[in-house]
Amino acid sequence: MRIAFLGLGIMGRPMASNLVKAGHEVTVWNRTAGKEVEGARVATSPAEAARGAEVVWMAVSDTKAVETVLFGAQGVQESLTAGMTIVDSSTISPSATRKFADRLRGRGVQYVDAPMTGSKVAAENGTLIFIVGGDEAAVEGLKPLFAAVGKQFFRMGETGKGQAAKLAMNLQIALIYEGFAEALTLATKLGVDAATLLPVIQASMVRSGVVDYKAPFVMKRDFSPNFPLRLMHKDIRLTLEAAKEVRVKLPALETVEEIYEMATEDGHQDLDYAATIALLEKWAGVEVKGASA
Ligand code: NA7
Repeated sequence: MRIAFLGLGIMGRPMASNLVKAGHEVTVWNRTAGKEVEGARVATSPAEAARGAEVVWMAVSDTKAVETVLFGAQGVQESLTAGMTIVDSSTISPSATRKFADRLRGRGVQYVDAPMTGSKVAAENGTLIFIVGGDEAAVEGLKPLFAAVGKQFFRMGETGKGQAAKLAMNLQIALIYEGFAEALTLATKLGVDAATLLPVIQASMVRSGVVDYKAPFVMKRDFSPNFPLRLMHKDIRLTLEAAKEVRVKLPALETVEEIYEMATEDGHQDLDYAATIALLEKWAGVEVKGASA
C-alpha cells in the first residue's frame, strides 16, 4: 500500500520502519527535519506526504499536533482523495477525534483512531496492540498494516471509541505503577529491600504486566524514556478532561496527576514515567535499591 507516515518520534519512527520492511511504499514527514527512515521517501509537508497515499498514518504528540498536521498550513486536508483512510495512532482527546472526523466527513475519507498500547520496545519489535475506533470495513482494510507493526488490534466501535478505550487503559497503567512505586518506597523506609520484596510481588496476585515491564528498569534505576513522563501526564490530563465531560469523578487519578505535576516541576518530564518514584523517594528520604545496586 502507499502510506504517508507523519511523526517520527519514539513510536512513529520504528512503526514507519516496520511498514517499509513489510514491503509498503512509505513516505515520511516529521515537523523537525533530519529524521529519516531507511527505504522511505521524505516529504517536506503533511500535504506532500499525503498526496496519492491510500493511508495517512499519524503518530504525533497531542491533540493540537494532530489538528495542525490535518488542518494547518500544508496540512493533510490539502491532499485528501476519496477512498483515503486517515489513521491516528497518537493518543488524543476522544471528543476532538470525533470533531476532526466530522470536519473531514463528506470528503470521501475514512477516519480511524488507532491509539496503541506497548511502548518503544513493542514499536521496535512490531508487537504493539492497537485499540481502534472507526468504520468496520475501513478497519478491516487496515488489517495487513496493523499486522506489520503490531501483534493485535481490537475494534471498540465507531470513531473516537479507540481513544476512549485507550484512556481507560492508561488510567490503569498510571495507577498500577503508582501503587508499585509507593509500595517499594514504603518497604524501603520500613527496612525491606526492594530486591527482597520483588519476588514476593511476582509470586503473588499483585503481579501485573506493568510490574513485569517496569520492575527491571526501576531496579537498575534506568529512567531513560520508553514512555516519557510528559506523555503519560498528557494522557492523565486527557483522561480527567474526558471524565469531566461525562461528569465522572476519578479521585485516585486526580491525586496521581498532582504527582506528575510535581515530578515535572522537579525536571523529570523527559524521563520515563517510572521516574515518578523519585518524588516519593524524596518525600520519604530513601532511595529504592535494586538487586545489584
Ligand atoms: P515523541 O517521541 O515525543 O514524538 C512526538 C512526535 O510528534 C514528533 O515526531 C514531533 O515532531 C511530533 N510533533 C509534536 N508536536 C507537533 C506539532 N505541533 N505538529 C507536528 N508534529 C508535532 O512521542 P511518541 O512517539 O512517544 O508518541 C507519539 C504518540 O503516541 C503520543 O500521542 C503518545 O502518547 C502515543 P518533532 O520531532 O518534535 O518535530
